[in-house]
Amino acid sequence: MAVKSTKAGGLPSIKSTVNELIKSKQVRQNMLNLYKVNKHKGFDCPGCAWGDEKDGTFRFCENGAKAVAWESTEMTIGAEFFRQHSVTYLNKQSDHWLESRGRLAEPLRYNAATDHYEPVSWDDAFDIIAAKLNGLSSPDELELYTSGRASNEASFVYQLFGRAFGTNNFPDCSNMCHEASGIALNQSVGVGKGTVVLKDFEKADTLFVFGQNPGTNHPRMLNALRAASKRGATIVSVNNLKEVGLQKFASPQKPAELLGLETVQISSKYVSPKLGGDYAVARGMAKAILNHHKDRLDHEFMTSHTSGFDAYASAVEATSWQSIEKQSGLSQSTIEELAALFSASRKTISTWAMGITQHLYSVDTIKEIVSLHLLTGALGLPGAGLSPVRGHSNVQGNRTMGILEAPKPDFNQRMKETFGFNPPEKPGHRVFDMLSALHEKRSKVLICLGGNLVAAAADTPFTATAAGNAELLVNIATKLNRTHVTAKQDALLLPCLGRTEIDMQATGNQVITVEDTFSMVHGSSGSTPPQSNNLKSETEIICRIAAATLGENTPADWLSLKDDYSLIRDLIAKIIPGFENMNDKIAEPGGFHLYNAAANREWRNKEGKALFNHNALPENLFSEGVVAKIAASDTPVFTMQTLRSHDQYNTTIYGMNDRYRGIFGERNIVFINPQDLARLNIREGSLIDVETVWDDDVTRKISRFKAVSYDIPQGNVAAYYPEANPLVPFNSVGQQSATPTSKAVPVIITPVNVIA
Ligand SMILES: Nc1nc2c(c(=O)[nH]1)N[C@H]1C(S)=C(S)[C@@H](COP(=O)(O)OP(=O)(O)OC[C@H]3O[C@@H](n4cnc5c(=O)[nH]c(N)nc54)[C@H](O)[C@@H]3O)O[C@H]1N2
Ligand SMILES: Nc1nc2c(c(=O)[nH]1)N[C@H]1C(S)=C(S)[C@@H](COP(=O)(O)OP(=O)(O)OC[C@H]3O[C@@H](n4cnc5c(=O)[nH]c(N)nc54)[C@H](O)[C@@H]3O)O[C@H]1N2
Ligand SMILES: [Mo]
Repeated sequence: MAVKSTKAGGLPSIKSTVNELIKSKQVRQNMLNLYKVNKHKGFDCPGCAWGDEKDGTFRFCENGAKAVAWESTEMTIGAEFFRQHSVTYLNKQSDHWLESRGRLAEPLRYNAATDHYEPVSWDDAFDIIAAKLNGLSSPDELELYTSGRASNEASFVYQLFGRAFGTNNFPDCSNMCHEASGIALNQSVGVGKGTVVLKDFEKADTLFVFGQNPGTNHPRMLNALRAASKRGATIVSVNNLKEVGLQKFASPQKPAELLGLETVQISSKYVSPKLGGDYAVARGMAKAILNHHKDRLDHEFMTSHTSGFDAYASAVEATSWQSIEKQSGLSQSTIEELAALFSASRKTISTWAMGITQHLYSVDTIKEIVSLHLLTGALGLPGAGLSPVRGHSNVQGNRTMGILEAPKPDFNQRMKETFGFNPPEKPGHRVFDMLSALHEKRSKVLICLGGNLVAAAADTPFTATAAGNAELLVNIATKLNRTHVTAKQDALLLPCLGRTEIDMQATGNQVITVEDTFSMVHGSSGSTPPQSNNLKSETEIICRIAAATLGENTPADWLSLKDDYSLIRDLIAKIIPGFENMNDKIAEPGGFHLYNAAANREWRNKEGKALFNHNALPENLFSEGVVAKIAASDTPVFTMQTLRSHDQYNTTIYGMNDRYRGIFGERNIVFINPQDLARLNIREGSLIDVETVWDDDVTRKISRFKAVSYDIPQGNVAAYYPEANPLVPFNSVGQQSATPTSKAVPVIITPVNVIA
């Protein structure tokens, strides 16, 4: 069995931080950088979207330090590197190898005849894009992808450019991430964002952490959980795996804990449902509350603020304990215990992340979690509410700025009044629709504002074909990745500044802004000199693309906007509610908080009420066709989740270790329950092939992965993202959300015949 760590944080996290600084070859500068992370007048950590007070203390974590050091490296690649290596060669290298070459240092254009990226001037690059876009037969042949690191300013000019050009095709990484949270929360409470702020974690009596691994992915959240635990709050973890960071934590900021003399127990209750079993868990909790804790129902809240209780109560009543136990893998008594803890206080917060959002029934699952809060009135009170913990550091801000495929009519109206053009009203593409359109060659040009679409999206070969079909593929990026080397036709690779770097424009050093998971908007400005003098900011690149493409027919003076981002903020103030006087408000330490209606018990959905989820619990967690295939399989079918190691940031692989889970030096592994290994007659450590069971004729397979015995529910297995992405069928997506079901893929496992 893989030998897991006993606690998260502590000395090893400091050691790992120091190692990353040394590897970056910029130790001194990066020490200074770390001091400035998440401070007023410093820069926002390019890691996760967790929010912090902007006071004087150190505000970074081991994985934030990795993100900073990874971006702020002295190593660069440019013309000479690409002269040496063809794109075919580069595409054979690992994700880790590609990114660890260093920062992209100059603009490049792919030459399909030589199969090499070659230098191109910035002016030529903008002209090439403009000529191609102006030659399209419809604006909807353009796809504008965004990854969640882009600033509010860059996102705003990006959406303005796209809409002035005439399309709503704004697929973005949140389509693969928290999409289901946005949909479920909008429908049920009228706001697509979390309702709590950091202070609420200081007031809550009970915290439920569903399907999330904060020890690795939101390490600063452990400080909040640690403090909550120390003051006696109850923390309940609901996670398919026993994640170390949710069990014990030693804060590197507390000497006794750093030295290993003390650790803080995080969760007082830890349960491991089957993959996708959380819907059943929440339904069972509701059943238990309605049966045993009627006294804890908040009738006043339900009467004045909610709708649909009767239908919900009937649906809960109609769901049998038998089906709840079968689907969740937890016993009735365990779920009853959870219900007792949940309803013990109204000051309860539920947090969640990808373990909840990347399933077929994610939207309904989140509505079911919301319903628990509606029963007890644990919403819109200090210390109570809903907290989807966002991923990328500004993914929430991107959406706020209008990176949306279907903006609301009032947004369009303001765009029209301010800019004098008619924004497109036809809904555009999400990632799923974009990839279909590119695959079928309906879309012709793909511009990626950051990210690594080819490695991040599902069904890697399908996605790679789609990206390769782009007649022009433009990537605005800091480091080389899979998407860049998937180019088959014309392609541009435009290197941009990172968060840590000084963004000097004609009017001086520019500040950008971001929004964290608690809807706090604040400024960020880098302090490191750019790694090459041929980089441009994302904002400038977009403004220059817009200026070149739109010519005379333009809603904005793009070149002035790029010279002075405060002018962009003046425009944001006119279009986006809550951003009035934005330039003044970001001058305040900590920035400003965006009003959240649901947190104030105002329900801005159609019904004007918070809605209970009255849907029946689904019988199966896969579609009928797939269930039939599973039933017909003559070998056992497992449900696989794909997840992050401790040494990666999405598709950016820092290293091959996953310290907390006891994995060192490898990533091509599959975590399997020891009894399942025995059942399959597979020895721990031996090589296996994993193949998807799906209702089409496509073979989806990963080969020669190592079987690792692990504490995981029987019937479930886990493998790392992005290595396992080829197994996620393209059309295996969440209902309504169209998010790849990256946490539930039916697979069969076969030993590799070594002698063959
Ligand atoms: N260092 C670092 N930080 C990051 C990232 C990173 O890659 N590295 N990525 C960022 C991004 S974009 C995001 S979205 C977040 C992701 O943050 P997480 O959601 O924490 O990321 P995952 O690794 O996908 O972890 C999923 C967790 O859910 C559990 N899980 C999986 N399926 C189920 C299920 O069906 N039920 C339950 N109850 N649990 C389940 C898994 O065991 C695992 O603990 O982190 C952000 N922060
Ligand atoms: N199987 C599976 N697939 C998943 C997931 C999963 O859990 N399982 N998670 C999904 C989730 S939650 C997400 S959010 C997506 C992530 O999808 P993306 O956001 O598309 O991917 P990243 O890996 O975060 O992007 C990394 C690249 O961003 C570029 N980059 C880094 N910093 C900057 C910057 O400051 N500016 C610019 N312009 N570029 C920069 C670098 O070139 C780097 O290679 O993946 C999804 N895919
Ligand atoms: Mo994400």
